[in-house]
Amino acid sequence: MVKRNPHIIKLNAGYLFPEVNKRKRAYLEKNPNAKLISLGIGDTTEPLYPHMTQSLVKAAQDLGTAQGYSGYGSEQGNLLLRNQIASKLYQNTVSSDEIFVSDGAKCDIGRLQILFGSHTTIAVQNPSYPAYVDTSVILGQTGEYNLEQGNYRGIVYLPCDPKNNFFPDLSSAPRTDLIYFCSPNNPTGAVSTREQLTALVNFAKKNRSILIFDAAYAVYIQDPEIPKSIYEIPGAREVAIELGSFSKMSGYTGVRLGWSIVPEELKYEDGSSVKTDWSRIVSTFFNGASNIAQIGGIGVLDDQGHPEMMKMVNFYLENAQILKNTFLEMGYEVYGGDHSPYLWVKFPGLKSWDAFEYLLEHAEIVTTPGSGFGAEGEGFIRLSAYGHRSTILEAVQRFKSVGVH
Ligand code: PGU
Repeated sequence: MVKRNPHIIKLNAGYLFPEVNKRKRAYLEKNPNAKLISLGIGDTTEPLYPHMTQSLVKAAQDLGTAQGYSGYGSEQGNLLLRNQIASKLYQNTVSSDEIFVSDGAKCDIGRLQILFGSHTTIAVQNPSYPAYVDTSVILGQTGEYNLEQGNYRGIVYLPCDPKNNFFPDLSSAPRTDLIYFCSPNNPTGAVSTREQLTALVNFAKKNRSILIFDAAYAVYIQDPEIPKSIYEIPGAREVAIELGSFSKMSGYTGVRLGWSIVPEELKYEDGSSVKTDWSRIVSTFFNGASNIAQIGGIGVLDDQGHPEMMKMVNFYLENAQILKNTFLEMGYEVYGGDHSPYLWVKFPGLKSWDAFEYLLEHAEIVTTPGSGFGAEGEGFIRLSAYGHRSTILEAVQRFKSVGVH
């Protein structure tokens, strides 16, 4: 018999979103005629716009011609796409050979675990996107703080709540090898200011830690003063890896396309290059994003695609505002939604899963319980603004009619 991986046993529940789906299916079995609205998983709903669609169609058609056919692509991804990411999204503050095109940010989070291995200590925001913790646990990073040795063999949770404006108190935070940080944040919808991100970069520098900055929602930032990339902060190139994604930027959750950035200056303690190892991991564990998706990505970022992309982002942001205003009018404590597709709503007196069940039964709306993102999320519900406008408006009516709680 084969022994089960002991680290997988330590995961104390199923992955959050399948768990939400399980409860949704159970409700539908009992109530087959229910007209459920899903504001749960952050999954895009709007069809692609014409130029975006055409780019994908053409890429597929070209594969059917002798001149247009292509097989495995270049290891780091299509050079034209990398050039476009560098110029359109980073104003050439990163170079195309520091960009690694991927099949999405979640997949890169998993591969980063292989890069750093199970001997590393990590810090995450609490609450945070569950993939950081779950992939770390699977690699064996579950130890407790060792008072005598003064170090962690495991995971440090940095509380982020309304009291600290969702930015951790770095003065009391211990050193870890890696720090996962997400802004605009999933799940709270909070964005970190330039000053806060400067403090974060300085903290990583002082501790000689590596920052893994998840910028999957960067394009949702509305205020030019708020950094869209960690590389807007001086010194970040020496301490940070950044992850990006086309999923929420251009409705590519199903197409699958993302990227990671590992700057030349990022080094291990022995002076060797992190980028060289990342290249080794990526070329060993991954054979590149689909060539169709990559050509599609070029179409998203070119002169015709870019306005379509912004139109899509603005559409979802309008949804977020509609939902936010509803909760504000009803007197709820609600965060996010201004530079993010997520709303973080406090349900006083209710635990997150109870609020989830209440909304499922009384409003037939699927949400995501805040506690699924970490202990500090208890009492909150995350609402996703990804939905057709008619669905969002219907959800508003239902929230109002049940008075929420
Ligand atoms: N990073 C963050 C912060 C995310 O919120 C998500 C998706 C990803 C990465 C994954 O991006 P891909 O490029 O599509 O791989 N978060 C969604 C989907 C749930 C999931 O598990 O991926 C959410 O609802 O939180």
